[in-house]
Amino acid sequence: MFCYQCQETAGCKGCTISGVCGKQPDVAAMQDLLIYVTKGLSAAATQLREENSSVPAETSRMILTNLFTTITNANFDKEAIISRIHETLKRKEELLSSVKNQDSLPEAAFWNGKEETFEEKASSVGVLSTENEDIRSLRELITYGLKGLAAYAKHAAALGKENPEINAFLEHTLADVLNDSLSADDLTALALKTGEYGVQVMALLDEANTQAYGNPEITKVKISAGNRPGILISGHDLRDLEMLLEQTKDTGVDVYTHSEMLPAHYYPAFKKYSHFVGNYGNAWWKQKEEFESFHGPILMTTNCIVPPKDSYKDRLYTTGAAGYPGCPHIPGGVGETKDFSAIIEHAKHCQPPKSIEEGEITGGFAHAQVLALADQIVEAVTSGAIKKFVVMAGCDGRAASRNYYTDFAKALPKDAVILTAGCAKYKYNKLNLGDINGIPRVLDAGQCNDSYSLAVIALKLKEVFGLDDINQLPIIYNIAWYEQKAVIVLLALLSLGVKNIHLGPTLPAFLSPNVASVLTENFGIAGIGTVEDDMKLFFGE
Ligand code: FSO
Ligand code: SF4
Repeated sequence: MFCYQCQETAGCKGCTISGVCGKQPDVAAMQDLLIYVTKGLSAAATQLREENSSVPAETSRMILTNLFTTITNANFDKEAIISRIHETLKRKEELLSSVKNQDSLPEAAFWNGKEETFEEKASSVGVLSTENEDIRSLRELITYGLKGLAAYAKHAAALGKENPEINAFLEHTLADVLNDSLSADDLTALALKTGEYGVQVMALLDEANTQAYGNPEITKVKISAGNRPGILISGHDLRDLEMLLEQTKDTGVDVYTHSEMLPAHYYPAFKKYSHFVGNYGNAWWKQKEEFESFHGPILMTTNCIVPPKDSYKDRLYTTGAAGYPGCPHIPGGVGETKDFSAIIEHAKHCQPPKSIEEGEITGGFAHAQVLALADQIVEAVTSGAIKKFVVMAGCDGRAASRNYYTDFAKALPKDAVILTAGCAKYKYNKLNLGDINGIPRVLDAGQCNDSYSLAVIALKLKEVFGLDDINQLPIIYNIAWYEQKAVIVLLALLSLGVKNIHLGPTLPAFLSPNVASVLTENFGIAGIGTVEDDMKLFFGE
């Protein structure tokens, strides 16, 4: 196997024996093949569009889910991945039969094979099948960006928001990744274009979420546990949460969020559920201890799954693109109501969660809430009470080097405010960093896709202060990344013209030295140093 798509890749180079995430070589091979056949399907779909034929919405949804399935630690279930390959090949044959001009299609659009050939085929279509390291780097940068884009598009689709233009771009670009005639310059341009669509997809998801559930508002979320049995819901899918809350009403079972589901508490629509009690635990990588002490069933709606311990494996359920062998998967596509009764029955026979923390955390600072506070914020900036904003969005992870972010947050001058989104927040959201004239020093916009809110806020501040360039704002970008949703967030920020983003705890292994230097020269992308050095760099102190 060879996989280097996430920040935790072995030795900062690539996982070759098995994944640091727990992905085994046989699963990695089937994921490689799933990506390959999905590129083939995308090429057929793109050609059909060029011939002015329509592509069924179901095909685009299949492509989104396939990409999502291969995101880091989303799906470890080989059988589920194999069945997606079969379905994709079947759909591709159907599409292909309608394509008139097949001459320009890549080999992936024609390949088909029986299951016994899957392994052999997979070994020739993985990341290393592109020999030139710069072309490989750019192709993977685009593919990973598209995986993140697909995840967000799928969440929006679950709420009835689909944009055929975004899907057509995604499919066209995925097919282009196989196009040998594209040069490094072409691929660099395509990566930036992917970022533009990243902005669009995050805007679409923002619209889907806020139209369905209202605008996030300042909210205090309890972090202690109650004394009734509970279900813990993790991942990013708010529609799944809504269905679970509806079905657990009056059952005597409480619902808690974990990791990236925490921001659900900020939405007005979920406040009406009195059994939606709070957030349990921290970021995804702490789940081994936290799922054990939770005592009740856990529903993983997306990544990030850590291979479960036997002590709670029988309590782990997956849905959507997520999967783990031996753990029940709750089915249900776009527009369908999922049946969570098995999880609810399971919960009724479990002990209540063990409380592991006391107190509350505050969040809900997505764009509408921050813009409602605009006068207060502008006044604080004008008076000098707030000197800098520091965007510390992104992901948390296992690496000890990520303690940098806790230390960095603690070391910040008291007149600096952190803008955050994504699970990176767990490195500092319980530090009680205080406030500036009533404005909390950690403003949590929500999930990683709510980085869009941070961009909206920055653009608004640029307008209010009458600046020509977003980079003239007193904003520092010190972003932590882990998996491919962070890649689309990064490409989106670059497409908005944001410069000098610091990315850590390490730069992506999939950036070849040449591609990394292009990003450094054109966008000022840099890594991180020590907290001390970075304080001097950013604040001169
Ligand atoms: Fe975190 Fe995982 Fe949201 Fe990621 S839970 S790491 S960037 O899935 O998607 O922030
Ligand atoms: Fe390794 Fe990350 Fe790939 Fe898992 S997703 S195999 S940890 S590079």
